[in-house]
Amino acid sequence: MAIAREAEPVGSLKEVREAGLDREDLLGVYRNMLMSRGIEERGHILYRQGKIPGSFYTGRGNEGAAVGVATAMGTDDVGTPLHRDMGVHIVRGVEPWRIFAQFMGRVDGPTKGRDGNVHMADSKLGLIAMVSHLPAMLPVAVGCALAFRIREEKRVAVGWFGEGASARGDTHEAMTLAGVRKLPMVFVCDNNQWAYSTPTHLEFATDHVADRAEAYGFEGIVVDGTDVLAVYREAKRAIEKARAGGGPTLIECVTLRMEGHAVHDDAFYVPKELFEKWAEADPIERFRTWLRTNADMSDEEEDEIAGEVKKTLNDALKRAEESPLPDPSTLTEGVYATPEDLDTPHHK
Ligand SMILES: Cc1ncc(C[n+]2csc(CCOP(=O)(O)OP(=O)(O)O)c2C)c(N)n1
Ligand SMILES: [Mg+2]
Repeated sequence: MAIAREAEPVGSLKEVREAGLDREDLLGVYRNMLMSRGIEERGHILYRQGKIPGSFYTGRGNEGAAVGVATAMGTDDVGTPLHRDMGVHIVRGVEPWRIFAQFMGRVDGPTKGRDGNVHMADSKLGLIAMVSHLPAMLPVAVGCALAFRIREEKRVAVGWFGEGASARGDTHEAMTLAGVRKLPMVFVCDNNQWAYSTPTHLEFATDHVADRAEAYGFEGIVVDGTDVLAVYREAKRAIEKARAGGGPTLIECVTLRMEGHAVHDDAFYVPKELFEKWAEADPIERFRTWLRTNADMSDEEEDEIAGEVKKTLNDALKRAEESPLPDPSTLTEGVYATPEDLDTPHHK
C-alpha cells in the first residue's frame, strides 16, 4: 500500500485533450517514442560493429516515461536526463545524427567527442549533461530551481534519478532543500526495479520511492511508466504546480529495465518471468494500441510515421559516420564555457 498517490491510467481522447494534447501532438509523441527506441536499437548495431568506444546504455522500456515527462516541459524549463532518458533529448529537439555522433565519440555529438555514449546534453535546448547519475545531477537541478526562484523567473527544473540512486545522500540533500524552499522542481524517479544487479527490496524499505516525498514536505506520485499519457498528465500537473509556486513533486515512473545495465551485462539475475510479464506492457505497443482505439490512427498514418522515423535514422547514421573524431590538439577547447556559450535563455 503506497503512501504516495497512485496515478490512474489515462482513458479517453477527451481526457488527453483536457491535459493539453491534441491529435497531432499525440502522433508526435508516438513518433518520438519510436525515434528513441530506433536510436538505441541502431546503437546496439554500432556497438557490435565496434564503433562505440566503452560500453553502451539504453532505456528500452522507459520510452514512455521519458517522452511523457519531456512533452510536459515548457521551452524555458531545464532538465537533467540520464542514461535511460533518450526520449527527453528527442522531445527537446536534439537531432538523431548528433546522438549517433555522440555514441561514436565524433565531433558533432553534443559533447563534441569529449564524453562517451549517453553522457550528453545540449544546453541550448535546456538540458544539462550528466556527470554521473548516482545522483550527481539532482543537486544541479535543484540549483537551477533555486536560481529561477532568486531571479523570479517562471521556470521549472526537472531532475531525473534512478531508484537505486535514491539510496545516496545527494538525493536526500536535494529533496530537503527543494522542500524547505518550495522550489520550482520536479523529481522524476526512473524506477526500473534494478540498480545494476540489486533489486528494489535491497535498495529501499518503503513500498515506493515516492512514499518518501511526504517526509520532505511535498507530494509523491507513483505512475505506471509504460503509460506515456498518464506520465504526461502527472508531469504536466507537477510542472505547472511548481511554476505557480506550489513547490516540488516527486513522480516515480515504474517500469522494468528491459535490457542489461549496459551491453556488457546480460541481466542473468533478472527472473525470466519478470521480463515476459513486462514485455506485455511495452510502452510503444501500448500507446500504438491506444492511438488505434481512441484516436483512430489509421494504417496509413502508422506506416507514414514508421517510414519517416526509419528514413531519419538511416540518414542520421550516414551523416554521423562522416563526422570526424576530434583533433587531439583541441582537447582543452570547450572545457570552460565562453561568454557566447552562456548567452542562452537558460543561463540569463
Ligand atoms: C559513485 C558511483 N558508483 C557506482 C557507479 C556505477 N553505476 C552506474 S549506474 C549504477 C546503477 C544505478 O541504478 P539506478 O539508480 O537504479 O539506475 P538505473 O541504472 O537502473 O537506471 C551503478 C552502480 C557510478 N556511476 N557511480
Ligand atoms: Mg534502476
